[in-house]
Amino acid sequence: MTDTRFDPSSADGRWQRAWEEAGTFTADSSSPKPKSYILEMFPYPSGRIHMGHVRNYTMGDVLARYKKMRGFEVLHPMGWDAFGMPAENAAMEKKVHPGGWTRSNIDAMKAQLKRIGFALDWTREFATCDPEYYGHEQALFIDMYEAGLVYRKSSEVNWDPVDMTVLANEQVIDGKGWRSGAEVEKRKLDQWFLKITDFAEELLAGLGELDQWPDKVRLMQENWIGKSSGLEFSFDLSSGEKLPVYTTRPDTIFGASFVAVAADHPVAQGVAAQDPLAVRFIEECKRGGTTAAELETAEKLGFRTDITATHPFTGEAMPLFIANFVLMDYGTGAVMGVPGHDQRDFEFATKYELPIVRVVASDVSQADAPMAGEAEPGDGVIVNSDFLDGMSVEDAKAEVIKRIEAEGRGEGTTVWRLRDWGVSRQRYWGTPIPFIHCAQENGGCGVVPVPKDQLPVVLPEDIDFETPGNPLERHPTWKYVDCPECGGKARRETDTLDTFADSSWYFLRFASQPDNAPFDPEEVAAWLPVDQYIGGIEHAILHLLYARFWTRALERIGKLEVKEPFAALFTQGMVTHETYSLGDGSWLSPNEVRKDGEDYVHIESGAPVTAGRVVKMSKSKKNVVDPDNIINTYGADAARWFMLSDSPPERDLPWSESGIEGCWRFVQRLWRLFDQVDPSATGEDKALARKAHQAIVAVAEDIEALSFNKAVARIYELTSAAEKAEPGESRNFAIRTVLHLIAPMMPHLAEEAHAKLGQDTLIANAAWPEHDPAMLVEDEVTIAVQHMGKLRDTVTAPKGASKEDLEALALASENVQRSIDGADIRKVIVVPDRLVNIVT
Ligand code: ANZ
Ligand code: ZN
Repeated sequence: MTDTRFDPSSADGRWQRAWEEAGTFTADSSSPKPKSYILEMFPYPSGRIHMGHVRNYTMGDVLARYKKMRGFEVLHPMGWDAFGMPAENAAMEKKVHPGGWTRSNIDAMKAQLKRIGFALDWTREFATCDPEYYGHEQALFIDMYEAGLVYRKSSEVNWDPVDMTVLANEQVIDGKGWRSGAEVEKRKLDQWFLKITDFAEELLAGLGELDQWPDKVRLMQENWIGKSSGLEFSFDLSSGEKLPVYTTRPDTIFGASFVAVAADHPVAQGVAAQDPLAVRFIEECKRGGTTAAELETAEKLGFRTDITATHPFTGEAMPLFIANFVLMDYGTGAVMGVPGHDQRDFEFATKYELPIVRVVASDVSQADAPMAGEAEPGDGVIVNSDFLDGMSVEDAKAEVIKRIEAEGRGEGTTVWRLRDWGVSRQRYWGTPIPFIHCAQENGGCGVVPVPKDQLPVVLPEDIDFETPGNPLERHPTWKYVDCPECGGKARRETDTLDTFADSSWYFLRFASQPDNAPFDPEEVAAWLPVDQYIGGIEHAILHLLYARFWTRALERIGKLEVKEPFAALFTQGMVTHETYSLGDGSWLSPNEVRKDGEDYVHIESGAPVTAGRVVKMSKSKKNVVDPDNIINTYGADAARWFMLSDSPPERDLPWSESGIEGCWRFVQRLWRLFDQVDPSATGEDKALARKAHQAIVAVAEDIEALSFNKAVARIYELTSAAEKAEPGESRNFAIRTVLHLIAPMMPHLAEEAHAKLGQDTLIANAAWPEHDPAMLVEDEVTIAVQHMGKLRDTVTAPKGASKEDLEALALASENVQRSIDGADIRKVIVVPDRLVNIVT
């Protein structure tokens, strides 16, 4: 009568259809139940689902299904972060339309996700490239513009002079265009910015309340926002100008031995006007990278000018340099160089043979201790500093600020690392920025938002990628419109929005999607904040910061009632795999190699294969395993179980063939176990029943803590105990318990077994099993029995048994009697519930 094997190839699809037909995972915003919003970062439709997706979404799925079993109305949506450069690259390489390419990728990936049986509310699915979605985004952008949170400013871009196009930072490789190989130039263009700096203080303060976020992510955001307090003050230059500098270490002012300005600094420009060598140096600086990270690692270079700066306290003249490590858009674009205590300054001073003076030491006796080959940025006591000598760093900072302020030379200030967010992209495949330029020469209206009733501004379909650059810019008609204000001839903005804008509010649209508005604030408030957000650590900074910013910005302008979008954040580890390569260094995929004893060989050629490091699965190293193949062979549940087993979810998970085979065997073991429920069997097994009750509680706790590997271990334990037990009521209970505990993890197997046990409801709708609190406490204890302090035996006794009972039990032990060997018992020491020691 029994099917001896669970057959996912028929069961998986059957249950997926059953859930879909019943609308099991459709979230009801008006449900009176408590709500739970579980969200995994939505994918970029690159073409195929990879194992990283499977791991990420399986974690969210288990939590979503579990929450449903706990009586929550769960929102667990899915969609597509569909704009971006890969679609344009595909368009150029394969001559396909970015839209068509993206749509067919979405279809393929959606079909793959469905095969894994995720409990997703597909009724809320959208792609950010849907005109409906980006039209609402355009409306929100205009709202922010009207509230003064959007502005235009001239800003530098990477310009590829051969391809005649603007490049994203990641398209600049070693200073050259990724396609043309041409030396990239910096160009100034008018671009759109979002005023995220207006929110710096609250984005920083808000981190303090995100106590369900990983500390490391909060720290990364804190550093990115980069609040620093210091002093801004001016040096008098020999040229007669005043040069303001910014320092976070005014306490080190007596250690200053030079002053430096950025290449774009007006003082540098002034020098360049007189000196062709300075011009050359400045050009050289511009060719190098300009990001803080690039500058950090680049060699420190300077150009010594004839100008000197006067030290405000000693009156000494110090040389002024133009230096490549000074950023124009941080602080004042100029620094005082303190080589003893700043590493960049140390490297610079070493190269240009400038004095390196110690002004901070571990104690006063170390004032003349030599520097150990690098700067000492740490704390200590001030030395070699006139009136500051002997002070702590903190006191000296305050003292210098006080004196500089008293002289009217400067003041204490706060400086932020965070810059406003430049959202202009000179590309096609993105949300068109909904503005119109009304020609200014003939007294036009300037920059005018597209009237909301004309949204969305839809991307034109008839474009070509034959010539590089932005197809919107070259489009013969799309660009030309009448000004909405004066009716005169005008042109559309051809920049599109940074795709990070699209992912900055998608979680709001998942929660609420009316036709005529981006979302309904009340419906959003019913779901948000997201109770659990799960995604990769690579999004720890930008995506999460931008999403927090949009939420706060929309709240500030009255569109929303929520400030923080994600109450809890989890960043999962990666799925890794061994790498394989041939003698010539070329990579092989796992299915091109065969294990031969301890070695690997190339199946096709028989050549020996070198097995290399276990690293993140990636196409470039070919160490990928395709989820489709795994599901074809083992079914969805074995793959899901593998994703949850072994490794803690924040750690990397090494994929292995033997691992997935083990999961497959476990699926079958469970299938056989579920067949063992015997309603006619009687008899109790208290220990087994207790184990089952304990597992109900422990697995719930583990799932809530996202400690899936621990939950898995618990389930293995209970399964083994149930397998070994005698038939009876307790065993039936234990088996049914296992069935419910695995339901969020292996939902197809669970449904199939549930049905086979005669249930005509879906286990997806079942309640999490109840536990009996009385059954959680152990009611028997193990007592150590000692003779003269040596362990002779252990006995079990009811918890709380009396001293007399324990003494009698101990003396009844054969081992103990043998040890006493007829000697006189002088004393019996009893520690209740723990031990009995017999003294002779
Ligand atoms: C003197 C000094 C002595 C500094 C010392 C540091 C250590 P954070 O903390 O990241 O805000 N600085 C200021 N403006 C700069 C610019 N535009 N480009 C490059 N560097 C700049 O960094 C502030 C410190 O970075 C400032 O304090 C300044 O160097 C440098 F022992 O001044 B300091
Ligand atoms: Zn006009």
